[in-house]
Amino acid sequence: MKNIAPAIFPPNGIGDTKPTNQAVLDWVHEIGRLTKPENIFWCDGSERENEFLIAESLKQNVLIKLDEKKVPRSYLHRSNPNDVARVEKVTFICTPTKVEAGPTNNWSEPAETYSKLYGLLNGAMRGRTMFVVPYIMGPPDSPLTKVGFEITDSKYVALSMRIMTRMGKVALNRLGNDPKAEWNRGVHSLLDVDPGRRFICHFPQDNTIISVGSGYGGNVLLSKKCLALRIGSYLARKQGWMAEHMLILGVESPEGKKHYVAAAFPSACGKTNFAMLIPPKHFKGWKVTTVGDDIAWMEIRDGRLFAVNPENGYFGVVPGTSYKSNPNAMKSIEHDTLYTNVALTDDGDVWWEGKDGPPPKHAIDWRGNDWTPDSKEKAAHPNSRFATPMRNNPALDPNVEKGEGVPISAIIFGGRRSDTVPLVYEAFDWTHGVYLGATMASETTAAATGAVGQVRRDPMAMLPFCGYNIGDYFRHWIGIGKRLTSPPLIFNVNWFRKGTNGKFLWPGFGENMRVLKWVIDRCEQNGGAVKSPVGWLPTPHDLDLDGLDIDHKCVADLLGIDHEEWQKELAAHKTFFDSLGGVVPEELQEQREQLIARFAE
Ligand code: OXD
Ligand code: MN
Repeated sequence: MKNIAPAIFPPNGIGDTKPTNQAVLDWVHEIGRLTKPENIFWCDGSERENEFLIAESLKQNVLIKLDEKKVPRSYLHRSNPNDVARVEKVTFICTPTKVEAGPTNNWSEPAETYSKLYGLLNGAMRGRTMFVVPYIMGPPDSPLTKVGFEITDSKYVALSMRIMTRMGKVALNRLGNDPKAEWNRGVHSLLDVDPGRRFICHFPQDNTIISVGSGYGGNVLLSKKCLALRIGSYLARKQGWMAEHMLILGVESPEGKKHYVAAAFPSACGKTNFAMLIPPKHFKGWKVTTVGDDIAWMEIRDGRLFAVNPENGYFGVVPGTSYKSNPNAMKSIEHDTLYTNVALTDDGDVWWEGKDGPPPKHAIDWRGNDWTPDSKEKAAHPNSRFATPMRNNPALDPNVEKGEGVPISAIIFGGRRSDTVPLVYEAFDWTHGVYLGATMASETTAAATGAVGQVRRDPMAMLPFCGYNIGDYFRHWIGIGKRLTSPPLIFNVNWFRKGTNGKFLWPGFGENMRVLKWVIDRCEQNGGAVKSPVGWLPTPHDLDLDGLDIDHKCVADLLGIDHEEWQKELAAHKTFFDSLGGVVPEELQEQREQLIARFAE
């Protein structure tokens, strides 16, 4: 399959909606002079434009059409096999000083980096079409909403941006004509998709992103990780709000009382599943709705935290998605979906490991090779993805377009930990909650290149996404707490604890409602808990486990605090803080000492 494809030539009325803002025009002109494309295609987000781009992508073998009856209006794209995940080692924060980027980011000097990237971009779009994609992040009338422009030489990127963002005229309207208005400049070129010439560079002080050499979503849909998180977090600190790697969900009781919860989990730890949770039968009348599945932008109003989802679609991990794990995701991806790196069946359907039903007898795998159930290779890449509009989600929250956002009652941190960390516990207060977030860790997944299954500290699930010094980021969190008069309660969860037999102790998925219910009970001040060294812990009694087939021993193990394991954990917190080279705020060091003291009591 083609990633790099030659120029396309739209008929009149398509690809010619030029913005009127002179600053944008000047910038596009400059990038055009540098990259020397065959032509420029100005996207307006219209249906007609979408149809044209899809038709051209099919002709050029950039997309494969799926069977219209099985998966209506849906397509498959295969990325280059060398290009299937985010690459953190070539992701850079280019602040004027290394200290501003901090100990957790790769840093590179802005002037040198511009010069290197401009060298790579010189003539890079020769013979190709340069797409200019205007988009907004956030509901059209939200004070938090940001405007971005992405220049790209990939049709797949232009088509994905239409799903993942509010794209086209809405952005031109929001920007207006003020040449000094704030907007993000994003430049993407596939170059020749060579891992040796792959760089994802952020220039926060210029609100600029340049990404070259990749076609994989997380590296090239510049709205998402690059703008909404890395540049977003930098702007958020400067402007007094928060950009977080969090899902946002609504929980409504049978009596109609509603709370919103934001939750941070590292990549590929089930955020989309949690955001689309369907309560088990026992929770008759309870409803969970999705505001967002990956990113939350939050600001303070009336002493409370309000959140919007800046995105317009879901870019989720496909393998493992099934009617058992996530029925709402399955319904969302049954139509109008752009798949990347899944398998193609002989009857034009898509397939992946973990999909309901038996595997097909024959398929074409994600690399384009023949596949049968006897093949050693996986049919779908472990990080294969769907891009689907949030409108497809049957559980979409009715307030998703509300500009003021939704009030957050609780924040949940979570990771993938086989041991040590209990199913759920609650922080004693905001600063203790910041400590829980700052020390959270998870076993690594396929969402980024590198070894899978190793425990790494991933503060607030932002390790790969915090666009500035992590110490300042912790300080920003502590500072936000000081401005909140009704702060959300903060929790830590772990769905992934294993028993001595190596099996998961907790069933997860929809049953996570039982944990969510305790979280809501605590917000309503009627959930029971006992004080433990790590925080407020539910007793087995405090969790509603009715109708769940789980034995007492499992529940005790799930909620247990093993002092020996925690001594190792405390040492790991220290090692992590020490590794940051003195940037950790005093308040968090004190939290660590208090935690040690509570264990010694
Ligand atoms: C994602 C990620 O794609 O976190 O959401 O990697
Ligand atoms: Mn993510």
